[in-house]
Amino acid sequence: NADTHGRPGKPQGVGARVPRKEDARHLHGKGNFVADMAMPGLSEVAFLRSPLAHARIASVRVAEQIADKAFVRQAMADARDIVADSTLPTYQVSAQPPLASGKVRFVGEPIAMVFAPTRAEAEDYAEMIEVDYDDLPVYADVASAQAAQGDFVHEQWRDNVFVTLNVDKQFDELAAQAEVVVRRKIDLARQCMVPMEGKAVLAYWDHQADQLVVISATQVPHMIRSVLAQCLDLEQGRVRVVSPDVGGAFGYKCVLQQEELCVAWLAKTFKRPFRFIEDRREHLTAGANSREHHYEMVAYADRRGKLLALDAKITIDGGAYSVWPFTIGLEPGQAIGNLPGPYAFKGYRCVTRAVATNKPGFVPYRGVARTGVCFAMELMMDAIAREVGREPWEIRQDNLVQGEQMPFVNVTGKHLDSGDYPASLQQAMDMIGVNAIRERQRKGEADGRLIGVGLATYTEQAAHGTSVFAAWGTPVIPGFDQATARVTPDGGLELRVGVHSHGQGMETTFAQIANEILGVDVASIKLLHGDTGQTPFSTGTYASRSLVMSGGAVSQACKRLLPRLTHIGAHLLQADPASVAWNGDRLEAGGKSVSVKDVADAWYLRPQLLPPDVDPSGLEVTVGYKPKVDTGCFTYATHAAVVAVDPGTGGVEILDYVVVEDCGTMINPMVVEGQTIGGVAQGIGTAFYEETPYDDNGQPLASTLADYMLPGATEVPNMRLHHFETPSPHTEFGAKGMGEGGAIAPPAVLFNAVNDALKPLGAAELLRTPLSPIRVLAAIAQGSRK
Ligand code: MCN
Ligand code: SMO
Repeated sequence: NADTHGRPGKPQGVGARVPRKEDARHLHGKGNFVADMAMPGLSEVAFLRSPLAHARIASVRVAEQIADKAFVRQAMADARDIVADSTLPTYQVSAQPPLASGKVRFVGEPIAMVFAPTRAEAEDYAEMIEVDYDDLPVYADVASAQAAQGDFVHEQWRDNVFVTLNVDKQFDELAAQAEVVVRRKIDLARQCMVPMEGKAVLAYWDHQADQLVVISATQVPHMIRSVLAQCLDLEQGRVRVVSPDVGGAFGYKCVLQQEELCVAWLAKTFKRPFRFIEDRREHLTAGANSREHHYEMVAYADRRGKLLALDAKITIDGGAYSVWPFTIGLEPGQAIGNLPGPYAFKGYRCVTRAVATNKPGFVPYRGVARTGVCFAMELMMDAIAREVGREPWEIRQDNLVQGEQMPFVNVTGKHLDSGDYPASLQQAMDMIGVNAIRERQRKGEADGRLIGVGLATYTEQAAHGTSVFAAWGTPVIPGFDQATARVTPDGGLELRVGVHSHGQGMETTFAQIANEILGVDVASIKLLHGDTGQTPFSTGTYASRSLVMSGGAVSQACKRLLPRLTHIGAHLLQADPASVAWNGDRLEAGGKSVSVKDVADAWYLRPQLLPPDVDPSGLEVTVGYKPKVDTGCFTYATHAAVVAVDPGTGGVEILDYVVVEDCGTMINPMVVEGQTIGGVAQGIGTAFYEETPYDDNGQPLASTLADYMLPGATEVPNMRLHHFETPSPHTEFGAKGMGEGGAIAPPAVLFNAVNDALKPLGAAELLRTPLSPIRVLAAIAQGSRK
């Protein structure tokens, strides 16, 4: 198939632009989402949620009429709280009850649940529950939370801090040599993740299997099975979790959600089906949040802008509860470790802390802490460039780890495995045409707008090994995975993996991996994923790990099958196994050939044709895979943009956007590009539009998509993408994970571009997301007052 641009002889293998197999069902409305499912006797669940951010629950009165359909925490005595524990020494544990118990800790926290034949009825019933509260002081931001002397978010804690991490590497010594010191305060707003589909869970009791079945829109079905079994005190064998089609997840669905536990408890208790579908208002006002980081940065550099040392204080607003399994420790852990990013400096001091406030919990969101650290680091790079009077790209070229230094162990001990960071920067600058932009800026625009150029280079650690997550206090995450590969009786191939594809295109890319090795047509390869009843254990899809780990296991499983197919095939050909050769899915010898289908036919239906010494394990293999090193692999990229700013309205238009990325060998460049473009769109949202503001009482102020703005098709420009393919020395095919990268750089790139545009006006630098027109005008006004 020539239009897949595969290699000669491997038109559907690694590197081919095979169209995504999953698209047809989605484009034709044939997806199978939780909300689409019909089931006799299904009850819909609604939650009564707290209107207050921090209060004691004095009393709850449930109207007589709904007494048999309404539940509070006490009614669920046989369910355990969600406890996300961590091995970090300073960590304070928060127990999250499935329904609030004793007190409420954020607006939107579920207090009671009610079921009815329809959601509308269930919502009406929820209004028949009355709650009396005694107010507690509200900690609506990290400053008030840290100042608290008592009445902490969690009563038994010593203060409102989840966890504090510290690092100091040669800081005093190197900072003392600095000729230039640059300070900035940099902030990222709190935001939601807004997948098209919110939380969605349906649970029922399978009487035949005597099993609780939980169909949940989740990235981590096996993990949800483990934790539900624990929380509901069921044997693992009594719980099956299925993740069907999922309408975007982005990290929002990589943790146990309390509604999942509640609905599962209902099904376990009443042995019939219940469902909860989060609506948009619930998502925006009660769903978990992300991104809110506050940075105090001090850079110590020489006169040319070469960074000697960096001092950073990072405060993360963790909300009320630490999420299971990753815990809030993941965010400060990743922030402190990844702030140096692609740079080679050696002096580093950082304190990072996650603070508990009266807001919804904090969940990893595509890019996780790296979007924040890239924003802070790259804004600092531009600030240093201003200070020393050099171009931002010149400063970066001097500070990046150089190609010939690879592999490189950086100041936080990250093993940067491969690639050429300065070359990616140079390529991006060439593509964006920096010299032409500077020339255009000198001439000025006819329409009075101001043009600016911005850039950012980042690393995306992916496919982390066991030790990496363990260092972040979350020891449950392994740096390996398993896969099953089975040739089916008709010569097709079935792949089973415990990760879940919810838009990443794995049904296609994993089939390409198998095609690369076994030659079976991708149309005849079926990926089974996301059902704990059908797949090997996996902790799931997050941290851009699926391709390297699960895809690596698929590769290994196919490699184990190949000699078995060869052995049987050679016998069918009556040929010496040493004289046969595979050509696609056909085994050839002496002008004759047999196909995988012929081999399958012999194995399943004509055993008398098999060689006498045939391996009775047959045409099915389950095998695990672990990359060669435990530290993960590092995808990296440089993004650059040109913007036009209207100084009259504060409006910003993106005129050009380029991405030069290197995720090692690409399995499917079209999928890599789709992942990148989708991520950049989300990054544009973080940069310009998205914010979940809270008032001093902890009340969320954006409750609809009219207040919570998202980029639409008109705000997302056409992007130009360029790939480097430096194979990772540690993984199958040299592929590196990349599913989050697109969302890491855009806020940094776009802020740098707008700040560059506004420089001639002497405007104040914009240093906090989102970059709204009002803030642009304020920055200009502040400049003219100086
Ligand atoms: N790929 C490739 N070649 C490479 C690297 C990746 O062809 N060298 C392909 C993979 O085969 C896979 C996709 O790109 O089809 C992403 O692979 P990977 O980087 O391993 O990431 P994961 O599959 O583990 O996906 C998780 C990642 C994360 S952490 C978030 S958050 C995110 C993202 O994926 N959420 C997404 N992309 C998303 N895309 C969609 N549509 N929806 C989400 O919820
Ligand atoms: S935020 Mo992605 O699920 O690691």
